Amino acid sequence: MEQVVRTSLEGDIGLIVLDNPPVNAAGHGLRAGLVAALDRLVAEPAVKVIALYGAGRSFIAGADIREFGKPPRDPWLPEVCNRIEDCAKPVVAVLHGAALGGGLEVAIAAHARVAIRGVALGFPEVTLGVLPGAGGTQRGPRLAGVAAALDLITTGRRIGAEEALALGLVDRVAEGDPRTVALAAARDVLDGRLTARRTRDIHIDPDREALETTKQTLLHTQAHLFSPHACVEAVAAATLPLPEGLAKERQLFQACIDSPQRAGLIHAFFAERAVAKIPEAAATPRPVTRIGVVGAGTMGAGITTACLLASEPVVLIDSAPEALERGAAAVARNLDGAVSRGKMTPAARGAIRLTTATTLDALAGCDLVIEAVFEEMDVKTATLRGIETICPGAVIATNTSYLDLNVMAETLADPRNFLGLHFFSPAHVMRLVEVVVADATAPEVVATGFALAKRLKKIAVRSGVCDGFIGNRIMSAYRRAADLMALDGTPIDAIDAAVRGYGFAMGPFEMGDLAGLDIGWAARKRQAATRDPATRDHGALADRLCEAGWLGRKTGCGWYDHSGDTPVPNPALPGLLREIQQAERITPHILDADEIITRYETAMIAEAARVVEEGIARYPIDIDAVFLFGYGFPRWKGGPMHRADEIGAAALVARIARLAQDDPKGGWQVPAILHCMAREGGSFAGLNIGR
Ligand code: 3H9
Repeated sequence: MEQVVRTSLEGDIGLIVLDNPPVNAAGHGLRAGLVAALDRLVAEPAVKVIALYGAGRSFIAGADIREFGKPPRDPWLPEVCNRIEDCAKPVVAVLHGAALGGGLEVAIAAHARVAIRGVALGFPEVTLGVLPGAGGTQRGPRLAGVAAALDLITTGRRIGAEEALALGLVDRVAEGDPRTVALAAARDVLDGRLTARRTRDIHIDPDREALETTKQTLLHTQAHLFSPHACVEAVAAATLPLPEGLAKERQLFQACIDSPQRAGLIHAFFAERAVAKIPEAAATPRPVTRIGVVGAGTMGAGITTACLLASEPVVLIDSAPEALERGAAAVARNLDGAVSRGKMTPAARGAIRLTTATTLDALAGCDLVIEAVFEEMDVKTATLRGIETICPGAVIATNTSYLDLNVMAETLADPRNFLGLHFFSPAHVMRLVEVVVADATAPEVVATGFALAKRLKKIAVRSGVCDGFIGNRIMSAYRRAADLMALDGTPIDAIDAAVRGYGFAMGPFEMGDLAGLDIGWAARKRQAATRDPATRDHGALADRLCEAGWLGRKTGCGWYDHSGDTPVPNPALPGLLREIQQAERITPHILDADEIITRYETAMIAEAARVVEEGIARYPIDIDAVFLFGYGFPRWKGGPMHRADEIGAAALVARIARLAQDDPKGGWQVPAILHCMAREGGSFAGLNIGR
């Protein structure tokens, strides 16, 4: 405890330094240490003022969210904040790095605050499915007003020192190291140059209009979430005397803690960080100063844009001059869009370093080259060999979505330099990159892939080699379940609506039309020879659409007819369906939304379990990250493996057994790992331990 919170005396100033690496989370040790430190300095007669600051990179990044859902340990953060506010001697807080959530709550319970330029302040609790539960919903509005506090608390938006000063959340902005600033601020409190006051004594103006507007907006935009609405209710209680408001805040905070959305959102927070812990983490990434991209189609242009947005120099190659021109124009449009959305400064736009060429020679000097040419093994291998000849020793990546990297690697002189970097379309927007590791890939090449993804501000997830890697392989399984439900008579718009109701932005048929039905058609043709004859041909209906030239939005029609203002199901579907159902002796039946989701989710989880079982994903949490950051899985549900644990292995085994009985040729099989968990106990979360 002594190490986490230390005190020292500088004349009549008592200093408290918080030192709980890496981010000064307010875990039990910090809370208890802070109370003990206050007691010590209050009892020390020489001390006239107390200054509180953080060591390392932050003031306090918030409550320790690893403690949520576990039995609480005294003192709770709300009590710590009350102790600070009640303190008989003035307390000034000096904020640097991050003063977030519980960190900002500690600060606003102090009697004065100084923000060091560069600090990030905010109440991000709502993004974790909770609300500021240590007085933030009560003291925040007293300092910043109801409207500003509502904005910060319901959006989780992070602000800088100057905005915090303008809002009244801090009293002064300063520069310097936290200890020096703390000493100066404490001296100013003693000399009356910085006013110390208790936040609870500040008069608060009720703002019913702001409350009502926010409430209505959230009902429209975030009806499916729990905590944003609880945030509004808690802020509404800020006009009550502080103890009553705090009691209301605590009750609402506890309801958030108990909600499954809190568990899902916090799992998502950790998933984002867990995926970086790879076995190759100790290897030194190779330096990358010049990136080559081969193929200027949608993916190549998107990858090029992603690199340029991160100020990386790029050489973009396409052997067809028209394709190169179209690709370069798409890159320019993407960058202009980024400038107009404030994602890139006009100066950075002007400074991009892009070279275009029609021959691979221009790649000379590149230390990393990504191929994004046509998804065809021969085309890819010829390109990879060409790249290796021009750039011997460079890291060479394929952006294939499905093809076997080990087969590709055989064609290279040095397969240790080769890996997969599977970007998702649009590549300059989607955060996920699957880093696909082939048998011969060298550890430092894997580390280089991760380092590049980080520079591009993407989330990299390590995957082994299989058809579709982690994401597309699992997607094929639930896509298949959706196709079978449609073949059996459930309307496609009912399936899409149920999947949207689950929390995806789009249903599988809407997504198919957006991506183009020819992609799945090509995959089905490729897999036709190896298709298990004991399972049903789920693609029969989609094949008929493709044969008729209905390839989705790009042809104006696919699963849906897109010719009007709103898409309607393709009017030819019932006729085509009748023909297939008669030929295959299917008795049509319509599933309700619950059963649609049961099948969709179970197909996803079962395939994901197999992906873990085969070691394609090293940990279940990797799969959750893939789906959260690449496939639009609803963040508050945590990911397919997190959902699997919520449902429970025994229940999943029972579900799959029932579905296999209902549809013996539907491909429903219980993965061995689920059988084992159901029999012996255990969970996917348990497999993440040690990550
Ligand atoms: C809250 O405060 C509730 C209260 O209102 C009420 C209480 C009653 N807890 O992100 P990084 C870990 S809710 C535990 O890579 P960066 C993180 O997992 C909280 N651990 O660093 C990682 O661990 P590992 C409100 C935490 O420099 C390591 O620290 N606060 C916490 O890129 C480094 O993190 C928030 O929501 C935590 N609170 O970014 C802030 N925070 O090395 C959440 C981080 O094992 N935190 N860790 O993978 C952040 O936004 C970023 O971590 C921060 C630093 C900006 C601070």
